[in-house]
Amino acid sequence: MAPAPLLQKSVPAPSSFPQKAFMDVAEDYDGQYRFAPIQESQVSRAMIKRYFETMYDRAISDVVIVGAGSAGLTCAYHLAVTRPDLKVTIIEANVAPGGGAWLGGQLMSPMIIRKPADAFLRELDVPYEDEGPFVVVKHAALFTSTLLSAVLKLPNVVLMNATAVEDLIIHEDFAGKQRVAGVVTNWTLVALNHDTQSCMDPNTITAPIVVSATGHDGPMGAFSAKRLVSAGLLKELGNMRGLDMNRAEPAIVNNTRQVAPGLIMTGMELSEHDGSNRMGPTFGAMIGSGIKAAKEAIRAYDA
Ligand code: AHZ
Repeated sequence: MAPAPLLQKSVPAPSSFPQKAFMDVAEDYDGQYRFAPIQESQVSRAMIKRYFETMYDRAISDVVIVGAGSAGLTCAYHLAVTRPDLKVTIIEANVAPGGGAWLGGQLMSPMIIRKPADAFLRELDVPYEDEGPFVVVKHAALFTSTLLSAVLKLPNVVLMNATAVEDLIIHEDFAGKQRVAGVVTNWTLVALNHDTQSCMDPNTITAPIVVSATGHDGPMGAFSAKRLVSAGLLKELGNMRGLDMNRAEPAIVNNTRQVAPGLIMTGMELSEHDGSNRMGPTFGAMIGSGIKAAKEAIRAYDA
């Protein structure tokens, strides 16, 4: 087998390796495990090419979803399955997508989902225990990892994580009415350092429909709701009210809607926008709201 060169002056194509080298691999666990030879530059180029081609393509998206928590991911799944013709781009500020849905509540793993949202678990083939009015998934990570992989397998979905939405693109239409027309993005590590560095300008993604799913207020949360206020498109925040599971869950699902032209809001961000109750550790409303947001996005896109 030809050894991989230690120093590369130029960047030879993979074919510079003898064909035979590609066959000389062995999944041998008795001390003879052999990998196909590779050059470091091939690894870099394989990533860079795909990432930047994707960025180039998704600079114009059909729907941008901000936030990959339980509501945002559910919306992405329903939307991308129902409309494979739409380019669905998810922007997630965190390195790890999933938001608060890796645990059930108070750092405990079981996840509670109230009926009828359990239908979504059957669609995803996530096992659960039936407790009558609600079901229990043994670990929230089982739900979130299954949903995340189902979303990522869809060819029309792109997820850009470690990327924060820093602002909304707001255009004036012919009637002089303000309309959300996309998002302004930056690497999250840059977004977190605007106060310590000189100006680091962002990038943009245009889309006729933006779905905001950034959760309730927190270091990053309620992003679009707060921006709508500072941009003059919303008078004031409603601010999330105290916990009431029976009031909160139907309110979040039923009020999932286009809150400003071009901007649909879903999940707990809506509680800050509308001033509705929180539900605490029960996730049915995130599923119901995510699905409703997808339906609203399709309706708005087709209008
Ligand atoms: O990182 C955030 C998280 O993954 C992401 N996010 C927030 N701001 C962002 C920005 N750009 C990009 N500017 C951003 N991403 O949005 C995601 C929000 O997920 P979440 O799990 O916090 O919200 P959710 O509405 O999907 O689920 C809420 C779950 C809750 S909270 C709650 C309570 O407090 O009572 N109860 C439930 C079920």
